[in-house]
Amino acid sequence: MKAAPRVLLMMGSDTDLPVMQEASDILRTFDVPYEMRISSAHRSPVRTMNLASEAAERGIKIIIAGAGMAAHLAGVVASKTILPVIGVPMPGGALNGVDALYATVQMPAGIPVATMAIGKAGAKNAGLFAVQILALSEPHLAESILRYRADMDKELEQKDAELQTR
Ligand code: RP5
Repeated sequence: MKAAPRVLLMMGSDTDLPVMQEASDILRTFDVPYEMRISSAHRSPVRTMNLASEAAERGIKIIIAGAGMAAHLAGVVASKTILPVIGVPMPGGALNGVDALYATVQMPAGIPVATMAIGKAGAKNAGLFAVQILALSEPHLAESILRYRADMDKELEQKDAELQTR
């Protein structure tokens, strides 16, 4: 049987998928069950609000929302749930993600969205941030995060050692 999703990954368009897959790759690496949905704050507002307001009762603990351009997705989702919402501004459009960054990060006081960097780095960090939140109450995830960081450290050390031989 498929495990119930703990993280809901939402994106405004299927064109966001290549970026948002960075987040799902991280969740798979840490064995955190997730659900991925395409739903737009502008094009499918009712479905978006329903997904957000029903998430907690389905056992979801964190929502990651990626959107580009006017990028209201994370804010709208955050307005319909008290689960932590992590926003990822998508690159592209005439302003290449700066528009989405401002729209996502500039939430009015009262409804927070934890905003990551534009694009793939932001999506990857959104996945890691979600795992870190879950790790607060799941020690095995805390151990996995520490191992992940130790591996990153080792990898850089190896790259540095290689550089010294050139
Ligand atoms: C946003 O508009 C989506 O999140 C996407 O990043 C952007 C453009 O969407 P498409 O026109 O590519 O579907 O809602």
